[in-house]
Amino acid sequence: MEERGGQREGARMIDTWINNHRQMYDRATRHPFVLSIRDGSVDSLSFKRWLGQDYIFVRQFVPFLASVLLKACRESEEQSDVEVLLGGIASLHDELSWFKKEASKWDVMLNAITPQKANQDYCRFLESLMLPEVDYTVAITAFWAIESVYQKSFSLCLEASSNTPAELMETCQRWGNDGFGQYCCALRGITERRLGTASEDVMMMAEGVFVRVLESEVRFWDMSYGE
Ligand code: HMH
Repeated sequence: MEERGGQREGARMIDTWINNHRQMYDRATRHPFVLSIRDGSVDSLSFKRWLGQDYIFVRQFVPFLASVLLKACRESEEQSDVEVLLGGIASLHDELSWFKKEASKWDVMLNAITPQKANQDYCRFLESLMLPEVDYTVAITAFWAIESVYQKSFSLCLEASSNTPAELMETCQRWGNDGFGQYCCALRGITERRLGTASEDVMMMAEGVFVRVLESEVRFWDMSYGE
């Protein structure tokens, strides 16, 4: 019972973070680039820029996820955490093939793309979170936040009132589908449980990381407009 109370505490904490950083949260989850997909006004150059940069990001995301998995194996009190993260690794495998297929559809040369500054900064931030001294709670908070920004953003483009172009539906479904939504819920559940028993210090670091993810996501979307 005590553990459940801890989880509730964690859930309240996340709600408070979202409220306290509402402006940045909305900028990350309702970015003009995403809204332009949603209303059908997006231009293909912006989409192609995003696609190429995101492929680079996702490649860097693999070792980050592996580091979170390793922390879960070592530090988690719940075996199911490892299973949730292992599912994430499996879907990343699928995602990389999808990027290659999508890139060839749009004539984007993936091996000719250089990461822009915002992408490099974001990847460097992920690297800092891979260090063994970073707490599992802090790392899983970042991981949940990163995945849920995409889930929130792309599910907007699937709403009944949206006008998403047919050729972008597959992209939006990739992160906006119910299965990905459930995966993000599971990640939030883990994060809540961990926050519920975290020290004050770890809680503060986790909040800092949450905000940093939101800022990094905004800058990432901004790249779609060019340098
Ligand atoms: C920048 N954030 C960015 N790219 C992604 N593919 C995701 C989140 C979700 O995996």
